[in-house]
Amino acid sequence: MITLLFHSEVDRREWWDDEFARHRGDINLVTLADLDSGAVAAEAIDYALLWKPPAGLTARLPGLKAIFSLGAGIDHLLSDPDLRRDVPMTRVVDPNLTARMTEYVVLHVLRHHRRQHDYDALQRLGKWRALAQPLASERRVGILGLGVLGGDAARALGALGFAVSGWTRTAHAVPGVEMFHGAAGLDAFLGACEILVCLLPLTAETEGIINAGLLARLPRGASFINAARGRHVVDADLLAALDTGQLAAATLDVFHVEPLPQDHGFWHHPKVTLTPHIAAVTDPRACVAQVIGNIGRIERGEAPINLVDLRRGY
Ligand code: NDP
Ligand code: OXD
Repeated sequence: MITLLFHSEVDRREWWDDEFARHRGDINLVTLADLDSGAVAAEAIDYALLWKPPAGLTARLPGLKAIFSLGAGIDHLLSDPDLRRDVPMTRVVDPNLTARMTEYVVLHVLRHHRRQHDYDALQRLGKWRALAQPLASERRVGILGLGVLGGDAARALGALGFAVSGWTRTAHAVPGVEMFHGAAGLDAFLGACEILVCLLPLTAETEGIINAGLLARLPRGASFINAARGRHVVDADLLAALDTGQLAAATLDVFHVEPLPQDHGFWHHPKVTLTPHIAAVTDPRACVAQVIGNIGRIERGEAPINLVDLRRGY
């Protein structure tokens, strides 16, 4: 029997139990409550499938063979100073999750491109007025982070005719996308972006990257979409850019604190559209299939797939 510790405060445990049972009856899913009550010994845990676990959890598990992130991001694990870094860590890579993110990005890029925020405001005023509308080919969308998710969104936006740019850490050539990389490439990338999309992982280099200095380098009246992590953004700087008109509008899916506190200025800001971290939710079916596959690989002495580079931080 293999013992898998499952922890997530936002996922229903039953879905995961059923899904594991359907595929591999020899995996015993246990929770933190089982551990804390002594019903399961810490030494018995072989693997951990985690979303935002409490700090210090993995350090309590001496028999751990791998850590599986329940999401595509791993910042919720790396933020633990006592994380077990001596065992492999994997993240979710799933074509359906990628497709959901692309839907989200395309939906909100189109809303900004077609000036839906302006039409919403005009409707509230009871005004019938047509606004100037550039072609998609005249609109440059810039994506920060052109990995699994940003790369797919770039392809979909390109297929709709948008002029697409991408910014990455290392140099890449991507057909149909104007590519920039590193600190040296950021100014030229930002200077043309009328719609900026953030799909970066949260690392020491990218935390707070969306700040007053960066926003000032966008063309005046640009729009911003954040579907990555709240901590990429300095909230006060974003609100100030919206208030001065430097930014026309923002769509935000992720926040420093989730759920977003009721007194946060984003909630009722007329230029902000917000969603509750739903851009691309992990599907238990895909995640369980990946975890089961990786447990099999590790038990056979093979390397797991979708391995995270802990030194790089994503
Ligand atoms: P990947 O690891 O596949 O891609 C990351 C991209 O970011 C790469 O292109 C990488 O560059 C680039 N990057 C990393 N660090 C830097 C840096 N310092 N400067 C410039 N570029 C950098 O990640 P995914 O596409 O799978 O996911 C991205 C993020 O999306 C996740 O980390 C997660 O936080 C978020 N997410 C949000 C969801 C939601 O529902 N809101 C759902 C799923 C994920 P390079 O190519 O050179 O390595
Ligand atoms: C993820 C997320 O990282 O849901 O998968 O944010």
